[in-house]
Amino acid sequence: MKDLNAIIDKFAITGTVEAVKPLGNGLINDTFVVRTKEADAPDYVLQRINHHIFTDVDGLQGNIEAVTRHIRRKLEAAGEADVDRKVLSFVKIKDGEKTYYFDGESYWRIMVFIPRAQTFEAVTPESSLDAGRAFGRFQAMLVDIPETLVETIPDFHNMELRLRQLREAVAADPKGRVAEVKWLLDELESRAEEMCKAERLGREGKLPKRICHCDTKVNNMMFDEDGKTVLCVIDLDTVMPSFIFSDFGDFMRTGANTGLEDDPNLDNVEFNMDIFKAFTTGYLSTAKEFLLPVEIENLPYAAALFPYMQTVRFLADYINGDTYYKIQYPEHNLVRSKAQFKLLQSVEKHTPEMKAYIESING
Ligand code: GN1
Ligand code: MG
Repeated sequence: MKDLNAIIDKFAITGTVEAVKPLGNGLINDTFVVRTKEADAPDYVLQRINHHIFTDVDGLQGNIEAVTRHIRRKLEAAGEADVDRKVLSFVKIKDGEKTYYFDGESYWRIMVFIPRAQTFEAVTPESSLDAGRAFGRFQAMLVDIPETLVETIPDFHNMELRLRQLREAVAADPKGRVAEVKWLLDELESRAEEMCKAERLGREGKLPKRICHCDTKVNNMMFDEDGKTVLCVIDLDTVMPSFIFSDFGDFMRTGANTGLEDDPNLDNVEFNMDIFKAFTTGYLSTAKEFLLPVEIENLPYAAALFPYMQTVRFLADYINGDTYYKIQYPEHNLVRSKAQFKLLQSVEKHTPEMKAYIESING
């Protein structure tokens, strides 16, 4: 591992570094918490940006700076208290205006650590209600952002592209893994057309792209000490124009799963309607002001789309020989695919109930 202190020293932080320790369990970047000695200096979060995945680091940090600046202004204009805990702030390098540093090999950035906050791997109906409000508010605040954001991963949530990538992996079959997963490929192919509905609606000019978070996993939200009030959303690398289904769907995929994303025991994996109801209620309360009927009507489709897309992505990575997601054991991506597919099947069973609920609260 690099000399992290030398990297930190490139940034205009205040205080003296006391300790640097690994933080969190993201699948893409490497993250560390930087503790400072002085009581009045903040602690920090240091991250190595995975530039094999995010190839346009300058565009990526440009997005993040624009988004955090815009949100900060809105919070201040609304007279919110405690703004520093409700939006991330990134530290500039000592020589220049940039918020990232390239050491010749890796890209690094530092943000201020939000004190007295916590993240969770699971939510309750109570905390989902606030999570729904928070993601709805996040999208609502960004509806009028003046900057044009770049797609930090082009076509990130484009289902047609994800299917193409899966089919390419199947055709190449570099590890000879296709035969064993044929049944799952058939299941996915039988739903392919239905699942590409968003792209079709987009092409027909019926569905707009808006600024979305695009990685609304439960553990990308910071909760206050009470464990149920959301302070802010973090992990802003994928903030970009997308269909709003991205944020609704990915939260459902992680929050409303009664099991784990990679649960080896499929009996644990079911879609939790209480979480769906709570999150949807919260989300519509803050997002209703800008959502179109076609967006609201298709929220149950979004709940199915994301476990479907994640099955496709994990399975493609498994077939390709595990080149994208960090894995903990050889079959990990296959186990993840099966768990996501089980979740999809449970979502499908609940679709009529979801539709009825949305109609009942949407009047
Ligand atoms: C990745 O970095 P992390 O763990 O928050 C991935 C998401 C997937 C998720 C699956 C840039 O998110 O799209 O949904 O893993 N991020 C990227 O857990 O591919
Ligand atoms: Mg994350």
